[in-house]
Amino acid sequence: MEEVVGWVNAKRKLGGIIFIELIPRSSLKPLTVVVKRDNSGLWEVAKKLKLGSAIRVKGEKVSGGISKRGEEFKPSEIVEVACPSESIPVDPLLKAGVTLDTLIRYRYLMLRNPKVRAVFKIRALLLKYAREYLESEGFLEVNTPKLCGAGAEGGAEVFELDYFGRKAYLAQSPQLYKQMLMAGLPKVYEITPYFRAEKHHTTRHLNESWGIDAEMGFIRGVDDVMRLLEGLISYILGELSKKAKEELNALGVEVEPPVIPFKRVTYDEVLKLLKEEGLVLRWGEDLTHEAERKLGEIMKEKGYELYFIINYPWEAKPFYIMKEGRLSKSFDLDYKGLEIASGGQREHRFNELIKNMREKGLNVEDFGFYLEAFKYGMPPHGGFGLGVERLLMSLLNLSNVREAILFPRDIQRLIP
Ligand code: AMO
Repeated sequence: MEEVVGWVNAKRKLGGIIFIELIPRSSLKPLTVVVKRDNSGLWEVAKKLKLGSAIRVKGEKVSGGISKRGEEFKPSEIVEVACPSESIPVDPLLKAGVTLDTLIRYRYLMLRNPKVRAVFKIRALLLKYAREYLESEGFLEVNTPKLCGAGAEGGAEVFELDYFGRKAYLAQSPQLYKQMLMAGLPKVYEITPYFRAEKHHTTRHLNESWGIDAEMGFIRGVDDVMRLLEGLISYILGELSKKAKEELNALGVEVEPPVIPFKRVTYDEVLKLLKEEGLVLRWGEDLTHEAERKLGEIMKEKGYELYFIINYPWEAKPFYIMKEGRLSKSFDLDYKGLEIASGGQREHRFNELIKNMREKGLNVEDFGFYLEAFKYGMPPHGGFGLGVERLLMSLLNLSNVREAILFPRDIQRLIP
């Protein structure tokens, strides 16, 4: 005897049989509970069940039964544990199709859909494998403040709020704190929300997104950081390809563990490749979305889905990145034409760091708490921020980043 719990997603009566399509609590496959008219009392219970009812069914699985859809379950007891007070507003199995708005508005119901469920199972596994890899490399998980007293690190707008009469900001990334930690704990990672106040209307931006941030000290160069990042991505994809087969199948996605090392292409080469395709960028500007996408197509033709863009002009990068003449010791990691991570070697020398800040027009006084950590033997260090939703979006070929987070925060959405 087995027990399954879940929700009634569809019900059909055919002569003396009621077919109940049950979405089980956590599996990706609906079950068909087949109730025959007899004297057991099950018929009366089954007749009253509504779409959306939460039920507990005892019985056993039947192989080669009469149902044409899904695995069949022969019940000996059915208990309705929650009866919907209103009719269900969406069809979780998408027979009628659903817009992105509806998908998000009724996320909690849409999680009964195997594809939606698969995305969030893969998201959870992705974080688990990221932890596994970073821990095995000797990184310690840390948690830094999200309520901050100093402003932006540059490059993104911050949310401002009132903190007992003082101005505070929501952290746009753990950048400053993870760097400060290098003075005492030189291998850390954090899985953390980023809050960014930009008024984006794109398929790739959220106002609350999640990052896997890592920072390591005593590096010999930026290559050490890239090796860590490609090792991490390759481990995550490798584990998912082995252990999330059912979820990937549900989404129609094939994942191959990528070959290490990833392709490296310089910023100058990127500009040249794009120019050959008729897309001209000013040297020094960050890649536009169109440029990223086009580059994705060019690289795909060459056989690369994942590639680093290295040697960015310093003017396109934030103050904490180490300069190298007009260039910088930084990189972006793109996956199928989308930036999923960025990072680099940091400026660890106090005086140089101050120069960088002044050059970027920042007020050095605002960063006193951060700069202080650079006075007492700050080792050469570097790290990266990897966007969780962006990685999922590219990996699973999702058309919108909002599909990769349970309750997206964007310019229109603060609820649910
Ligand atoms: P960056 O600003 O490039 O770098 O962010 C790192 C990665 O986070 C993801 N990301 C976002 N995803 C969705 N919506 C957004 N609004 C959004 N903003 C960022 C992207 C991006 O590549 N401190 C540096 C990292 C470092 O150098 O360690 C930083 O924040 O995938």
